[in-house]
Amino acid sequence: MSVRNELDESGFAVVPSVLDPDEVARLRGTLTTHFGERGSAFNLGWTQPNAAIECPDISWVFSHPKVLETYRDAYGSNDLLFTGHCDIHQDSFSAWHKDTGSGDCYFDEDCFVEECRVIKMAIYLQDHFDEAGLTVAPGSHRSRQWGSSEDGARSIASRAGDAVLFDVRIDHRGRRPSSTERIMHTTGMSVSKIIRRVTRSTHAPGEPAALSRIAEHLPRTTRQSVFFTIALDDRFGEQFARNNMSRQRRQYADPIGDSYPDGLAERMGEAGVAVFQPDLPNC
Ligand SMILES: O=C(O)CCC(=O)C(=O)O
Repeated sequence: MSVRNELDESGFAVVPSVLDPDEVARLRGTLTTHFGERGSAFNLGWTQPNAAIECPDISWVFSHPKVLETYRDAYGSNDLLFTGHCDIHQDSFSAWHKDTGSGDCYFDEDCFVEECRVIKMAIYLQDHFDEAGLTVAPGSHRSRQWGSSEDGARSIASRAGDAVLFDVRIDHRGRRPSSTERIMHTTGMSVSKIIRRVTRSTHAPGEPAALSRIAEHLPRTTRQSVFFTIALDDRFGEQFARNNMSRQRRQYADPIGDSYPDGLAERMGEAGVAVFQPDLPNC
């Protein structure tokens, strides 16, 4: 079955070896350096929203010829739009969710229609033959209802550098927390809530960053990934880009800038890919 048909039917597909081992090693080094200095603590690990801007050293991935070829096959079209969306992750766990935004707010209209096809690419930087990579509920991209359970879930086996493609409407999760992590997380969130009450802060009660640093000493292997979205250059792609970039900017309070790294727009242009230009300061 073609990648396009797999995505239409099941909502996900794996394309092997989009990045080679040297490229994977280069990205691992970039993420390790980045999270040593920056990023948001999240679920006992680290995440960097708006990474296309906040982590300039990964920008070569977006214009990588195999990445673009994979996307062209996935959509069966050459009309691509780099949405600017990219989150990089290290060691976080995550629960079931869709990537349509809360209340499907990344779209200005009903996205559960056939014309809407927005595909995210996840590149894991280590092998996952267990259930610690991406787990999806096949077919759930056709259903507005979410809240999938482990029944019928499918853990996707992937090697470092494979492209794990998925429809942003599919129910998915990353790895589950260990029992120690569950206790640390619950305790951390309670401490955050108390601090928030005492200081009368109106900020959402995130986990204390110190907890993610402490969790680095747990016996676990470093788990890193790069998630980004190249859409079809159509109205759904534009809506996703605009609303998602706005969310990323709100989510990260300590931005280094408002524009893509030098050369990215030019490289995308040369490859025939349109680039969404966010109006970030006004978000
Ligand atoms: O941590 C993971 O592997 C999953 C991350 C994820 O679901 C997301 O970025 O939407």
